[in-house]
Amino acid sequence: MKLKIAIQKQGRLAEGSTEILRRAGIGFSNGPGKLRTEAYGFPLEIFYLRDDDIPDYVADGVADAGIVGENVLAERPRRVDTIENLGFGNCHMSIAVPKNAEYNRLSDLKGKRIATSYPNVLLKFLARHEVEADMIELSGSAEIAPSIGLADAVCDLVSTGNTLFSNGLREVETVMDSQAVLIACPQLSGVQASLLDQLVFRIRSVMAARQNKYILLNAPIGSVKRITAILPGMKSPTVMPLAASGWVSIHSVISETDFWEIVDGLKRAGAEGILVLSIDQMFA
Ligand code: PRT
Ligand code: ZN
Repeated sequence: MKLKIAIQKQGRLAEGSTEILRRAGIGFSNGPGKLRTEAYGFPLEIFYLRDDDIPDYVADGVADAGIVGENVLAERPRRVDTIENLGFGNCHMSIAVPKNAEYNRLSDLKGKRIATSYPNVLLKFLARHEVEADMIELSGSAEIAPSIGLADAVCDLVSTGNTLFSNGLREVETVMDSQAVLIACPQLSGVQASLLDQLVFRIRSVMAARQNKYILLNAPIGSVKRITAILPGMKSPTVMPLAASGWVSIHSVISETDFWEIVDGLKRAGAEGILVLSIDQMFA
């Protein structure tokens, strides 16, 4: 019995999806043109699909699980369970207007034409804010609509902002944030559900590892108190004697987000020879 997972074949989520599976210890080949593959290192079968189709496959139980952008689910909700945020494919959906257009508040969009490939998300957003606007539904490249006179504004996904900028547009409202999520069919058999639990356990350990760093440093014994107060550690930092008397080596795990702040604090507290290493897996 294998767990079947659907991931994007090509596009912005393809690499992140294969990478998270590989880091979870799952091996597979994904040559071009491959539509499905059997993995090794875990009883998993992988389907390569278009992102828009993944929620349907999972809702219908053709795939047990899938990796897809939250924006796809928001646009067309399906009966699937969202199991885990995966921390890649991050973007946000924004409304943007020509850079010189006057815009102060959402009500300025009243009666305006907004081009988008996300009509349902946009409609809900406008309804929630009681703004009536005309929606122009496009299947892609909404960004050019204002410059060709088709629309007054756009609502699209943004990651770096380069596309909006190069089309002379500026963001004025954030409609939603999005990232890749792991979804699952709500009616899994006992075996499938237990395989999914094992996969989720592995994925969580990969994600915890990504968010943390392993830090090692040397310090004079007199600085240990100050240094351990800065270092949280999973329980508490490890302190080991060095061959040189009066010195210790201190090891700990720190979060990637406050990494620079911690390193600065450690230096001020007398730490030397600081090493920071990536962690492959982390089991809390
Ligand atoms: O072929 P398939 O249907 O599978 O792929 P697709 O072309 O529909 O999707 P793809 O690969 O473009 O995006 C897949 C998913 O990646 C989306 O559903 C989002 O969840 C996520 N994602 C993250 C993005 C972006 N960032 C993103 N920037 N999807 C699209 N974009 C587009 C955006 O629409 C705009 O055209 O990139 C442009 C803006 O990018 P910046 O960097 O210039 O701001
Ligand atoms: Zn698509």
